[in-house]
Amino acid sequence: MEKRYFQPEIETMPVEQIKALQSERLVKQVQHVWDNVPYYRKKMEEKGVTPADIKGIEDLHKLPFLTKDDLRDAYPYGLMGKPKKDCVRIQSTSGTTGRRVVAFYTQHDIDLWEDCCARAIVAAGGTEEDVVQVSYGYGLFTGGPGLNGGSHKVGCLTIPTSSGNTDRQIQFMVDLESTILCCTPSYAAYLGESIEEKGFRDQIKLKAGIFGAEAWTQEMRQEIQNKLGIKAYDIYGLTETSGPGVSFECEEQTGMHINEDHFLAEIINPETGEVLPEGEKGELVFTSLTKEAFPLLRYRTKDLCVLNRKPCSCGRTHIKMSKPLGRSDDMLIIRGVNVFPSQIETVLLNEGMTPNYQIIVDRVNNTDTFDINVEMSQEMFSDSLGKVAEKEKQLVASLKAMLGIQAKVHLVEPKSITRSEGKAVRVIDKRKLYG
Ligand code: DLL
Repeated sequence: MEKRYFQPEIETMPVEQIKALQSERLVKQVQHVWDNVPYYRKKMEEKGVTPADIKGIEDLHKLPFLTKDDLRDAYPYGLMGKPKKDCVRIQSTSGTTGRRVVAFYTQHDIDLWEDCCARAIVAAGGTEEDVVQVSYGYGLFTGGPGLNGGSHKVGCLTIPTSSGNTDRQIQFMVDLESTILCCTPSYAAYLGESIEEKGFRDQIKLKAGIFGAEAWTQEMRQEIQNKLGIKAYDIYGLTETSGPGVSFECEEQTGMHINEDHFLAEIINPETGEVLPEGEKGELVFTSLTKEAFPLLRYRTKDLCVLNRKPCSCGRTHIKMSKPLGRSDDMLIIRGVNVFPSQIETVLLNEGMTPNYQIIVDRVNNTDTFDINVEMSQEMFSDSLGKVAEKEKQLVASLKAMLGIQAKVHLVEPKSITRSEGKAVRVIDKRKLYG
């Protein structure tokens, strides 16, 4: 099969050349930040580092980290690298002021961001023949605008449906014969379920999906692929680094290639900040090498990952990151035990349950309560009460085996858990642990 890339000269560049390019760009970027971002310059001065100390990527570790707390302290304009008159756009995460991330873009930043998204679309098999339905939210969220721009660059016919209005999504998908779907994995699962229910499975022409913005397991991938009859590709990014397209999967589906000409990745020990060797699990840290308006250096993502540079059959030479394996901050500690929501999802899907669930944690009489509501399939719902109770017992046992603690499992009616049109709300933690 002919291999296709959006920018082959960069995507298949020999590793030594990539590193040389990164070094050259890092030196320039550090000078840009030193000259234009007093907030970060001060951090460098406090650490006794000047641009003269940074001669290449081997010196990266000398630079101070940036965290979400810095973003909060510098909100709104304190980390900008260009004057307002040179910026053309902001994007933002949800969240209250202070917790909200606001990122800035020059036209050049948008252009490079869209290139990254275009690479992801081509890696998922996209060409100018494709009809790309972008069902990520548009507006402040980066998902819609990023994939929309990337789709234009590839020359695909782009349908900017945004998220929500599921009947209309399906109608467009059928009428316009969409071939690539871009949305969150939880919305893809919901669309798959709705398409099946409405009996449209034979009328959709989808071949691939580009899903990201939230954690999803291999089991969830399988479920979506089966329901929609497609190949489901992962895509990763965060508002702080532009949005989607920091990394993306190729046909191997074994991790996401990081766009290394724009983003320099490190893995650190989240406790100590020590840089870890390739192959070890730790917190992902990004340095943006080309961004003008919001040039973050050594930004701590809180996403726990593993990097690897084994050669890939697709021919791309850029390093791969694993799916995020959790966040150093989304981990729940229930009765003293560390619990990742993705572990719960794995158990539920392995047990043949639907991907519609909610984890509810509370504290009563100083003891944590741990409840999981899971929707039954329509068939299970018509089973006898005895059979349902038996299944609940079985799930409790499997969860105990995986997590080491007992959860109360409640099998609930089909459709009783609110569907998400963006990121699913999987965890309701009613305990007041902070502040
Ligand atoms: O979620 C950007 C995006 C949009 C990525 C569309 C992919 C597709 P934020 O809202 O700032 O940006 O959230 C960033 O979401 O630190 C991860 O914890 C999580 N995340 C993003 N992509 C993935 C993924 C967008 N593929 C935060 N798998 C990140 C797991 C992901 N988690």
